[in-house]
Amino acid sequence: MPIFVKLQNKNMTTIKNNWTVEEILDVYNTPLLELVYKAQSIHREFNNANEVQVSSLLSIKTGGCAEDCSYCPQAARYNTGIEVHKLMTVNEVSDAADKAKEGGASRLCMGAAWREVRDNRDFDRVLEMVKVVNSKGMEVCCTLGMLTETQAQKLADAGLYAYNHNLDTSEESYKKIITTRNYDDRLDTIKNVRKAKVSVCSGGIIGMGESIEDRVKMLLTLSSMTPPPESVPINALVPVAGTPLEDQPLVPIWDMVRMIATTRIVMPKTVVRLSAGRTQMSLEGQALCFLAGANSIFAGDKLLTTPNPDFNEDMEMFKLFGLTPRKAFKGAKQPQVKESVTA
Ligand code: SAM
Ligand code: DTB
Ligand code: SF4
Repeated sequence: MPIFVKLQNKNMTTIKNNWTVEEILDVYNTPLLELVYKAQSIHREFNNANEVQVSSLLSIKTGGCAEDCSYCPQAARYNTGIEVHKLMTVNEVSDAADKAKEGGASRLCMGAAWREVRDNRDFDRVLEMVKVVNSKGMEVCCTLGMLTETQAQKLADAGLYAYNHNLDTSEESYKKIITTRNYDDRLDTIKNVRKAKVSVCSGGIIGMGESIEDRVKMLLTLSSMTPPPESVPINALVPVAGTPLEDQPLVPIWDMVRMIATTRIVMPKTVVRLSAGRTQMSLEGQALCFLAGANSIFAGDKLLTTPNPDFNEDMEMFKLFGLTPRKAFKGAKQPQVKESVTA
C-alpha cells in the first residue's frame, strides 16, 4: 500500500490528505522498528533530519483559568499549588526573549491561562509583546485560548508568526477531558488563525486514558485540514497532583515513539514537536523519538508550570546525537502546499 503520494511540480509538492482511520491505524500498528524506519525515510525525504527547531516557552499569565481541562495545573478549580501570576509586563517579556535568543531559541511561545482572548487592555499589552519579540528577529508564537477572526488578524498585524491551539485528543474523548468548551470551539479558532494567515500549531496529549483509535482520529482531523498544521506538538501527559488525571500512569516511551512516527508519516512536512513529558524520558527514548521524525522541542528549564530538562543538558543531547538547532524561518518563503490527492 503506498502510504503517501508526492507529486513534484516546480515549487509545488502534493501530500496525501485523505487518510482514513483504518489506514492511520495500520500505520500506528506497524511493527515498531519498521514503523521507525518508514517514518525516518519520509522525514529524510521531506526535511533536514539533522536540524531541530528549538522553541522557548514563556508563561505570560499563570493559573486562575476558568476552564476545567482535566490535565491542566492552571485550572482555578483544581488545587495544584502553582504560583498564580497576573499578566507580565512588556519589559519582562522583552528580557525573557533576549535570554531565550541567547540560548539559541528561534521561537518564543507565550502562553496565557485564559479561556479566550477578550478585547481589553491585557490583549493590547499582548499585542505590544508580540511586536517587541518580533523586532528581535524571533518567530513569535502565542497560545492564549479561543480567538475571534478580528483578534487573530490583530495578532497577525502585530507580527505573530504562529498560534498554538491544541485539539488534545479525538472529538469523542474530548468530552471526557473538558466540559467547559467543545471540539468545534477549538476548530473555529484554528480556522480564524488560518484566515489571518498565521502559521497553525496544533497537536495533542497522549496518556490521558484515551484509546489508540482516539489518538489516530486526532491525527486524522489534523491531517485532513487544508493545509495541515505547520507544527504539531505531541505532549506526553505530565500528571499533576490536584488535577483529575493525577493518577494516570506515565506514557510508555513506545507509545510516544509510535505517535510521533505516525504523525511524521501522515504529515511529512509538518514540524513534529516532542513536547511535554521529556523529563520522564531517557536520552535513548528521546533519540528514538528523533529517529521517528520529531524535529522540534521546547527547551528551557520550565514548560509553563512544570519542569523541563535543563537547557545545557539538552544542548549536550544535541551534540551527542549530532543535531543542530534550526535558524528562525522568519522572512523565508514558505513552500507552497497543494492539497488533495488520492493514494
Ligand atoms: N489556555 C490556552 C489553551 O488551553 O489553549 C493555552 C495554554 S494551555 C496550558 C496549552 C496546552 O498545554 C494545552 O492545550 C495542553 O495540550 C497542554 N498541557 C497543559 N497541561 C498539560 C499537562 N499536564 N501535560 C501535558 N500537556 C499539557
Ligand atoms: C504544547 O502543546 N505544549 C506546551 C505548549 N503547547 C504551550 C505546554 C505544555 C504544558 C505542560 C504543563 C505545564 O507546564 O503547565
Ligand atoms: Fe485553561 Fe488552557 Fe489550562 Fe485549559 S489548558 S485550564 S484553557 S490554561
